[in-house]
Amino acid sequence: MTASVADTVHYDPAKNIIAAEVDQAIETHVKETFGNEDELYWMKQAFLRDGYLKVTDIVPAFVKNMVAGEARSLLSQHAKRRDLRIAVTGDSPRRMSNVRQQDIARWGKVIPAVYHSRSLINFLSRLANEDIIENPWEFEKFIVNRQEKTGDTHGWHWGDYPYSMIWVIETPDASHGGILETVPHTYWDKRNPRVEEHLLRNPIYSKIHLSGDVYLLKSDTTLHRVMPLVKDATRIIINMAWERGRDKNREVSHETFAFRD
Ligand SMILES: O=C(O)CCC(=O)C(=O)O
Ligand SMILES: [Fe+2]
Repeated sequence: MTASVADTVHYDPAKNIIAAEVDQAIETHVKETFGNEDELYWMKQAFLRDGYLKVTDIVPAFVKNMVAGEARSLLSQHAKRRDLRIAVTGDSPRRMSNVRQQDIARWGKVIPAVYHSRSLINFLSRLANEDIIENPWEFEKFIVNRQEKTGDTHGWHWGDYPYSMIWVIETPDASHGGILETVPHTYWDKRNPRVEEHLLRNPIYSKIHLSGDVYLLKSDTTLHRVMPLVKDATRIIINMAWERGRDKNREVSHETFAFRD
């Protein structure tokens, strides 16, 4: 799948007036909040085991508030509605609105500053136990998704890139649906995804979130979905995705780009 080169906006920290402040704030916050090596060790262990780790306090509250504000403002200007199925993930549905990477890169400041923050990437590398890097493919660096109507869902899928951080900006309570489900330690064969069989042969975990939660997902080996809303309600997330350093030159096909275009 190709995206238009004309849409590419390359990040230049010198042109982002808040980049340095955001990076410094994250650096200080991470030192203060995650200074205990033993605690960090068990966080890494849990992330490895579950393919999932809640990291709600990973950035200072004021950064989180700015990120949330920007996501809402971008949605009000640039949301595109999607209603489709994706063949390489077993025809699972995507029913939501989203703001594309290129619109966030063009019109946003805070989300790109956080995504490219050296302090954040360094800390994520420690949690992942390997070097991670900005996604070489611009169009999957970040996205804002909003479920809004009954039936809206981000159907079963894996990620093209290994490490995602998801910011739950707003979620209704669990009685509305919209809950994350995960099947860790599964592989995505794009020619034969066998999603239903993975679901039958493995435990499926449910992860309940509150507005303001942030979590990491090992998306390439954790089959996951967001359950359909069972009532009209608003659920908004930002997904940021990074690559592993040692894979910076690997070939990746982007079939799921259909709903990011
Ligand atoms: O909405 C969520 O919690 C998960 C989002 C997700 O899986 C994705 O954007 O790829
Ligand atoms: Fe995902």
